[in-house]
Amino acid sequence: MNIPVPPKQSDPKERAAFGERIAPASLVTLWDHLKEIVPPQPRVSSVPNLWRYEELRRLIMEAGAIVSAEEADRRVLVLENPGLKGRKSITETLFAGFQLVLPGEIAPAHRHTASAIRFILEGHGGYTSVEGEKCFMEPGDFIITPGWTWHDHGNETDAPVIWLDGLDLALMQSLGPHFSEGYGEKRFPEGPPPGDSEARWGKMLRPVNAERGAGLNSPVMRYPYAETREALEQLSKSGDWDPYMGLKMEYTDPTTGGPAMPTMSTFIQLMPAGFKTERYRTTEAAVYTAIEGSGKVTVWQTTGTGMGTGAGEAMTMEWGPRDIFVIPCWHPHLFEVDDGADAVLFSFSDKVVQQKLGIWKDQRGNA
Ligand code: 1HN
Repeated sequence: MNIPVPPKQSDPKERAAFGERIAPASLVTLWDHLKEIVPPQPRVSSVPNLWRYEELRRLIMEAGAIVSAEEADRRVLVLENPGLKGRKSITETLFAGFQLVLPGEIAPAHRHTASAIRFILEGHGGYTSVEGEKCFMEPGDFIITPGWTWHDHGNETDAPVIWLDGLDLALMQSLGPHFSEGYGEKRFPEGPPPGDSEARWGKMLRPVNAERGAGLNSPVMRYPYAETREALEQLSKSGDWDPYMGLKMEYTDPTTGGPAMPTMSTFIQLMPAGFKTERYRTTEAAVYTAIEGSGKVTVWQTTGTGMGTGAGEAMTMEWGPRDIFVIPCWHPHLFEVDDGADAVLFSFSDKVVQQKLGIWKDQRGNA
């Protein structure tokens, strides 16, 4: 047997020639690419970015004159991260979209493997039907569409309805088994009356003798802002502000206490007027929108070991109501709320997935 003898020092030309020689066999050397695939700190392609509501609204209204919700299937502007060009993705794992349903329109029933969330930005009384249960929408309401559930949207009011869509789409695409199916008719047949899932499981009550199986998703489809806001208001009286996030609450599955959905964590966060957080970073990538108040977020464009104190590497995004912005994985950031009004931020992230895999972490301050 011919046993090779490795050189003390490799010849770069020979290494390059070897790389070319093995390419036709669908092989690549690991040793030339190891640092790139296994970097000491996360390599994140997505970048911080903000989309102004005013511009999004103007453009989606233009789209309203170009394509119907029915023809489009979903009339959605994809918030594509400038660092992920062509990938229809706002972070490495998440999709965010800006959806318009005009008076009288129906976005036809379909289902897909990906889980979806909606956070309502404008309009009163549009609805999404999840497995036939109509969830009527008010600004600030949070609605879930578990993976593989039939859903169609409608608007029987006389004003446009607009919301932020969040899906675990890029995660599903990278895992592979992402399926979808049209229902064949515009609307899924009417199921339980509106409010049924909330009354059944979301009011600190439960149907006697009913066993709620080990579902992956919350059985509650809609989390009304009126109730969420009331909880935040009550908790604000304790003055228990986390220096890194103010008062941040997670939407839960009331039957388990865990996250409302298996692949996306969802949050509502109150920070008082004039509040400034300490610098913080976390491995989850998050998409935010403001429902009340305004302020700014400074994001350090680094995923290095430091928390980013070097000059010129920070960018500041000023946000107001309904603006949408993204903070990628492991980017240090801090919030500053304007004087005058408390701020309420909604956000969704891939935290729950990372936690299940044991890879989530965060870093507080400059530690
Ligand atoms: C989808 O089904 C909706 O149901 C919105 O409203 C956005 C983006 C990609 C794939 C499916 C919806 C979507 C989507």
